[in-house]
Parts: sequence; C-alpha cells; structure tokens
Amino acid sequence: MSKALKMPDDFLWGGAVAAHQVEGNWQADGKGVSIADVMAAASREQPQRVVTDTVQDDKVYPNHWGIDFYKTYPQDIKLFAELGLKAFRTSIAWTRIFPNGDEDEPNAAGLRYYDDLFDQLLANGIEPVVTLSHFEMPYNLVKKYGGWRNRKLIDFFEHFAQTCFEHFDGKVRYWMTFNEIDNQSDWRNAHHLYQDSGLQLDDSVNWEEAMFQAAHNEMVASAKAVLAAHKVDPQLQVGAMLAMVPIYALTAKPGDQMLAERALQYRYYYGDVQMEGEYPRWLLKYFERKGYDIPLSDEDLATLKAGAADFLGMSYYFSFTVQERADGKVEYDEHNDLVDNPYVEKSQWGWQIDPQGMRWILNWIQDRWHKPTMIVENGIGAYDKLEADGQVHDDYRISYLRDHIRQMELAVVEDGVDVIGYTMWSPIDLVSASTGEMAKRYGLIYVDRDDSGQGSDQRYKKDSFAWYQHLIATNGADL
Ligand code: P53
Repeated sequence: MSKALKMPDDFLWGGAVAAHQVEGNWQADGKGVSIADVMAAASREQPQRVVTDTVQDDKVYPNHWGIDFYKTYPQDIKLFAELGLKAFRTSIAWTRIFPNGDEDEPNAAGLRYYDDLFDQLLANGIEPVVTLSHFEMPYNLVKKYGGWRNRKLIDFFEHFAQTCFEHFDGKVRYWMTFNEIDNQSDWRNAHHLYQDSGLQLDDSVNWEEAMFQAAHNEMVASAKAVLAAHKVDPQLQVGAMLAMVPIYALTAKPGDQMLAERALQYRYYYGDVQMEGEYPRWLLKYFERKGYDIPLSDEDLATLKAGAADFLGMSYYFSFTVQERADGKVEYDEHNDLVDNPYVEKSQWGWQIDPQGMRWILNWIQDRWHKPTMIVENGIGAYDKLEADGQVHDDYRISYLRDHIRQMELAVVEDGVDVIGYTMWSPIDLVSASTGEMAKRYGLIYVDRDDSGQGSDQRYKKDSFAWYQHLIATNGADL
C-alpha cells in the first residue's frame, strides 16, 4: 500500500452522465428530436454511427431508451446517495427545454423535470454539476440552419443558457458550456463534426475551415453564456469543457518533439480561447497561410476576452503519441498522425491506458491556464459479466480508477494543482457516445439492458461500487 495523500476536505467526489446517454423517453413531455436521436447504434468492430434523417424501422437507436433515467432517477439518486456521491454531473437536454432550438418560450414540462431532478439531488446532499450542450443539440438546428457554422446559433444558445441560469439559480452553481469541444480537432472524422457542431458536410466544403468557423461561433456563444451567468448571479461558475489528452513525442528526435508541441497547440487552442480569451499567434498565422476565412471581428474578440471561463471541466481517458511526418511538415493531422505508444496498455476498445498521463496533463493545465480544474469524466469501458447471484466482479475497473485517482492526488498534494472535484464516468451503466453500445460498460452500477435494448432494466451494484463508496468515505486517503 502506498502512502496516504491528504485531499482537501471540500473535494467534490462524484459521478457523471449525460442526458442523452441515460434519459431515454426521447419524445416524452414535448421533447424535440436531438442529433443523438437520429444516430443509429454501431459496434466495436464497426464503430461509425450512421445518422439517418428520419427514424428507420430496420435500425437501432439506443438513445431512445438510454437506461430510462427520465423515469428511474428517484431510485437511482438513492443509490448515488448510498454511494456517498458529493457531486453528480449531468447535462440538460436542450430539446427538452427548446424542442427545436429556435423557439422564444421554453417548454415548461422540460424545466419541471430538471427542477425535480436537481431538488432530489440537493435533498440527498449531492451538488449538481451541469453541462448545457453535451452532444445533443436540436436536430432542427442542423437541418434548418446548417449547425454551428451559422451565427444564428449563438443567439439560440445564449437564450437557452440564460433561461437555464435564471430558472435553476439557487440550485445549480457549477455549469459547463460545450462538452469536449476539442474532439472536432479530428475533423476528418464526420462523427466528431456532427456530435460537437451539428455539421453535415459534403466535398464542396473545406472541412477543416468549417470546423474552425463552427468552433469560433461556439466559443463566442460560450463567452456570452459566461457573461450572462455572472449577471444572473455572480456566484455562478461557468467552465469550458475539454477532453484532455496528453500528446507525447515518440522519441527524443527534435522533429518528433516539434510535432508533439504543434499537436498540443492544435488540440488545445480551444482552451487558449476559452480560458484566456485569446487566439494563439501560431493559429492566426496558420489561418493566413491556409487562406481560411474565420471572421474574428473586434467585437467577437472582445466578447471572448470578457467571457473567459471560470474553470476548466475536463475528461481524461487516454494519451496520444506522434512522430515527425514523412514530409517533415509541422502540421498536425489527428486522423493520420497518431502512433502506438509502446509503453502503455490498451483497453478492450483500443484506448491507451495511461494513469501517469493524468498527472502530466494536470500540471500542464495549471501552468498554461492558471485556473481551477474539475475532472468531470474518467473511467473505463469494458465488457462486464453479471453472475447468476447478481454480482459483477470488475476488478479491472477498480484498478483503472485507483491508478488514475492516485496520479490525480499526487498532482494535487505534491504538485499543488488546483483540482476542485472528480466525477468519474460513470456511477451507472449507460449508452456509449462513440459506438452506441450498452456492452461498453462504464458503471459502478450494472443495468440489465443489452445492445438491442432488451432487458429488465434492473440495477445491480458491481464490486467497484463498494470500492468507490469506501474511497469517498475516507476522502481518497485509503486507495
Ligand atoms: P464512449 C471520444 C473520445 C474520448 C471521449 O466515451 C469521448 C469520445 C466520444 O465521442 O467522449 C466522452 O462512450 C464523452 C461521453 C462519453 C465518454 O467520453 O464513446 O463526454 O459522452 O460517453 C466515453 O466510450
């Protein structure tokens, strides 16, 4: 057993989900169609989820059922309370509040649902942490406006954010704007452009330029949301949210090191803009060299500066490795430049497992952005086996979480990184975002439902449940 590390007493140990991955009931109480509702399930072998303009009979849409959390939340919150969660991160499905995204008046039934959800969390001593846009924007905004390349979406989002800040003031203190806004740095993958920005592009468009245009609008909208929140209540804390992935050079060769540096600059410029309110100089040169038309008006730049985020929300799952390109160009192409890291293992879905990378990236964040960080996702997707006696022996999940938490604690206690909370992904099994599978399980609680949607929906505590319960009870001192 390694030496105990003393974490701050008010540290927010918690768990995280996203609305579209758990709620189901996709048409209940006036909810509109989201981009997740028209995305069919894929598989580990064929991971690309197909977007179908309408719902087709021969396809499976796992986000239509989730784990039925829209109805089961009162019982599930009881389990979260038993687990000892101090914080619970979820998102507000935009389509429950504004079904088409462009209405003036919110849907009262949607607001009522989240009122009750947050009330029940608070009654159980659990702090809600809420993302406004987690891969579930209204599909209407894709069809009618072309997604986030259209500046009209800035106003629609601001109105949605303002409505939420006002309505849930006094209940929700920690907010985040756009989940993993940096996933679209892999813009050759159509899934990320769709999920982050509602883009459906054909070959007449330069996809990279379109990504930068959409992300600019999102970041302006995010800054406006930060400003709106502080007006509603100066206590509100609004974070950016990035998937933090260390990017290492394969060797000490200077060319490898240079590309790793450029890769970090490329993937984290969203953080530079959102946390510091400024576009980095290398990127302005890049736009110029490529001839990209990114309308960085003085007004937008002033908004970005004034509306810098209060904290960084981040997910952590894996690290990447790059090596110098054959053509020697210092340009990062996430779709083609990644290589295997010989020093780390992989999950069953091929994700590189790198606990020490967590400490590495936390130090990097502290030095670069100088603001508090909340780790709002970290966990491992794996095949679980429900035994005949209702048990699930997931020692691999306990190992993954223990190793990562240990590195986080070192970052906090030995390195002084300002981490205010850790909400693991996930307290309960849910639908995978990338593949739509149920079989890629993350939970401390098992949900009896399979990839085709069959099952009793019954909940079972896995071995990792008792382990995490003890971890929280001892404030992380007994790993
Ligand atoms: P799934 C890709 C890479 C890293 C994180 O992921 C990702 C994704 C998904 O496109 O997403 C985050 O379910 C995300 C969650 C998601 C979780 O990681 O693909 O914020 O919605 O479920 C795990 O295995």
